[in-house]
Amino acid sequence: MTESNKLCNCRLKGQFRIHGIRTTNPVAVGDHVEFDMEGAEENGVIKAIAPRTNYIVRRSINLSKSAHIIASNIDRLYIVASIMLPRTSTGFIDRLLVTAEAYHIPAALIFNKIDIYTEEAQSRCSDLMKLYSSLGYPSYAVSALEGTGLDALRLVLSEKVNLFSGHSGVGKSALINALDPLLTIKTGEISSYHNKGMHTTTFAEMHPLAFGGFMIDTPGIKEFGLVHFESKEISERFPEFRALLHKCRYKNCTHVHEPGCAVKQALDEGGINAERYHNYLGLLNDENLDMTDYV
Ligand SMILES: Nc1nc2c(ncn2[C@@H]2O[C@H](COP(=O)(O)OP(=O)(O)OP(=O)(O)O)[C@@H](O)[C@H]2O)c(=O)[nH]1
Ligand SMILES: [Mg+2]
Ligand SMILES: [Zn+2]
Repeated sequence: MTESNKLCNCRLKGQFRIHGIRTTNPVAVGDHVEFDMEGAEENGVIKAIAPRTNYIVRRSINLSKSAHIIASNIDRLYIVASIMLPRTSTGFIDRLLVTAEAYHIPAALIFNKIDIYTEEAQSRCSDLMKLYSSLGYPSYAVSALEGTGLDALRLVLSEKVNLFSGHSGVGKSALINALDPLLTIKTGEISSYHNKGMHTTTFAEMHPLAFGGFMIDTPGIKEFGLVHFESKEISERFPEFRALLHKCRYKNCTHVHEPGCAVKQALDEGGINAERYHNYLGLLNDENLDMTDYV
C-alpha cells in the first residue's frame, strides 16, 4: 500500500536477508518497504525493507532451523481468548504474554463470546480480567456476535497497527468483521466433536480499518514456540516478579526451591497469583525451552 493508500501487487527482487534472523519469509505482514513501479504501473518490485521496530516469530514446523515472521511493526498484540467454546487456558495466555514481553510488544487481552458464558464462566472471566489488568495488560470482554463491548475496543484500536492472536475458533476473524462491517473475512464453524475451531484463517493478513488503523488477523495457534529464553529471562517477563527479583537472597534464584526467595514469599502472602506462578513453573520446565536452534 502506497502512502496514498493505493494497493499494488509487488514482487521481491533478488535475495533479502534480514540481519540476525534466519527466516522462511523475507518480507512479512507489517513490513515497510520501498518499491519501484514496474511496467504498466500496476505492479511493483520491492527493493528495500525498512528496519523493523519489532516483530513476532513462530518457529517453523518443517524447517526447524529457521523461524517464520508472523508480523512486524506491531503497536499492540491482542490475545483473543474465550472461557468457553473453545476454552483458552491461562497457561496459553501466559506463554503468549511472555513472548510478547520478549519481543517488546505491548499486549492486551480480549475475552470474546461473552454471549454464551454461563454464570460460572462469567465469574471466571471477570476474575481473569481483574488479574491481567492489574498486571498491566488491558482486558476487554466482548461479543462479536451481539456487538457488545465493541465501541471501547474501536477506541483503542483506531490509528494503530493491531494484531489478533489466539486459538482457532475464538472468533478473531469474526471480531474483526464485527468491528468494521465493511470487512468480510472468512470465518469458520466450531467442531461440535472437539469444541475447537477448524483453522479457517491460514495466513496472516493485514486489513485497513474504516475507523483508522490496521488489523492483522492471524491463523489460530495451538501453542507458541518460545524463542531463546533462559530461565532467568522468563522471570523477567512476568511483570509482578520483576519488582521482586533483586530481593531474592541468591542472585541466580530460580524461585522454585531456594531459601530467601522474595517471589515465593509474595506467593505465600497472596501478592502473586498462584495460577501465574504455576504457569511460570510450566514455562521453566518446558522441554522446548532451549530453542536457540530456531533463530
Ligand atoms: N456465540 C458467539 N460465537 C462467536 C462469537 N465470535 C465468533 N463466534 C463464532 O465462532 C466461530 C469461529 O469464528 P472465527 O472468527 O472463524 O474464529 P477464528 O479465531 O478466526 O479462527 P481461526 O481462523 O481458525 O484461527 C464462528 O462460528 C463464529 O460465528 C461470539 O462473540 N459469540
Ligand atoms: Mg480466523
Ligand atoms: Zn527467588
